[in-house]
Amino acid sequence: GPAPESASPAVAWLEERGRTFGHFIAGEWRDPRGGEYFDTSNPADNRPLARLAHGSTEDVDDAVRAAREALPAWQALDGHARARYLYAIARHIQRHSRLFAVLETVDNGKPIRESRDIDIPLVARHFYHHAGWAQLMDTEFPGATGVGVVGQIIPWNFPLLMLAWKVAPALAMGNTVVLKPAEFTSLTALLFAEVCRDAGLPAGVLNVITGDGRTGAALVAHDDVDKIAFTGSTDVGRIIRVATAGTGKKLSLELGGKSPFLVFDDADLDSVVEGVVDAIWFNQGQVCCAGSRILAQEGIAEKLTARLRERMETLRVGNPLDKSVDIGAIVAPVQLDRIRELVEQGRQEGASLWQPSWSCPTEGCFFPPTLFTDVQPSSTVAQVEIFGPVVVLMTFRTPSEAVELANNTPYGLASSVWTENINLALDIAPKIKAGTVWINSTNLFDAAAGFGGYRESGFGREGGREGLWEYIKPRWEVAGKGSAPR
Ligand code: TXE
Repeated sequence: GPAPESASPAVAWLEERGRTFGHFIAGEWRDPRGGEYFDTSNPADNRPLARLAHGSTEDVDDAVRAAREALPAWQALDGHARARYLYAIARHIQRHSRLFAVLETVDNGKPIRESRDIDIPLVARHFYHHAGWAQLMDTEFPGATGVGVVGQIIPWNFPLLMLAWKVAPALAMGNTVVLKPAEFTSLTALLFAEVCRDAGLPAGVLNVITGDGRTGAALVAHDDVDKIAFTGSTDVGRIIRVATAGTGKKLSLELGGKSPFLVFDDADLDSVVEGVVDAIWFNQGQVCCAGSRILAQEGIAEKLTARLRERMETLRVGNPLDKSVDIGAIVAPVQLDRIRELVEQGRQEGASLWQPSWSCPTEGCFFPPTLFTDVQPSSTVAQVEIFGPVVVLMTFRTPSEAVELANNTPYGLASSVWTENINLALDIAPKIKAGTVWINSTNLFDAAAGFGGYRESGFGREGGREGLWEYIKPRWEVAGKGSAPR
């Protein structure tokens, strides 16, 4: 196959900065006040990449103060002026797209093909799209302002893309930001901070604080933060909801999922097989809306299982910088252990496990594509978000049984329906409790489409017009600008 992508742009960037990073506060790099650092590693070889500042309560306080000071001037700019910054950021991301892609891949473990062709282009698209909304704010939301100082906490599965989903609408609508990236994957957020500085973004409009859950908790607890936006586990989402209760802070939560992938007897089998590959093996299955539960109608289940096994044999797991690799590394050893434990539990609960005959690389955090059949709907592997390349297959007889199974988890993030019968698809779609229903497709995202969940998958939407409501105070909430429409 082709030679692997070179890590050298990322290595050079890290070396130039002495492989040590502070926080990005008020437009400059600051050492952590407590003097504490932690390592971030490449999950493909478990070697450290850099030393990152651990954010203390004092660091968070500094960042929030910087964001508060920058707010009046940023909010007072008209939409066109803010749009110019967002366009500039988008262009800078495109100019440095190779560096961003390689850095994301060495830090996160995702295949370079995905970071290069999916993550980074979508990030640029998100900033271009929201630059447009910045210009439209005055006419589309007359009298509205930003919410204020926004604390944003993001996960490690799509580090830069999750940053874009949060930062772009916040800046467009006139908010200032304190961002806390995930401890495993902070590097592209730090590169992004440099990009903002190069794009001339005024100091304090975007601040980046690195650290773990303690740093996130300090941001959530800060008195002077007007809104928290969080993407991550349902457990932490619950903690944050409790912590913000009664504070008046605005909140949006994008949490876990166990999204159903419904296959009816008449579905096109070739498309279904490729759909499954995309649903559960894209990004090693570390996708909040991963189609992790295949629900197959009895007439197609056996054929589908056989075809999936065949296809799984051809998938490649290994060096994420290798352009022919389909499945890269799991983000960190702790996540790999979690996947292993859940798979072991599935086996003990009596489900049949199937993995390809080839063996995975043993150095680094790798896990093979895994299929469970003979799965009980109430078992752990059918209910718990595994967040790895592991899919369960269950069967159903009738459309109403399919709907019942589909809704049989506490989650409600996404779903997909596979059938050649459009009437059936349109009948099923509204019955599924999920923020997104894809028909004969999966994992399609666009900056113009609102994304988010129901039930334990959280609330609030990101992207599109719906997503903007998370970052504006409408006219009737802005003092002196009139009352609510009746
Ligand atoms: O997530 P956490 P973890 C799910 C997935 C995964 C599991 C565990 O099932 O296996 O969660 O992953 C910050 N206050 N998802 O433990 O802890 C943390 O530093 C404030 C689904 O890594 O939720 C990081 O920045 N912040 C998911 C972010 O929260 C806190 C994506 C997410 O980490 C905090 C990730 C606290 N008390 C995991 N504790 C999705 N839906 O996309 C941690 N954080």
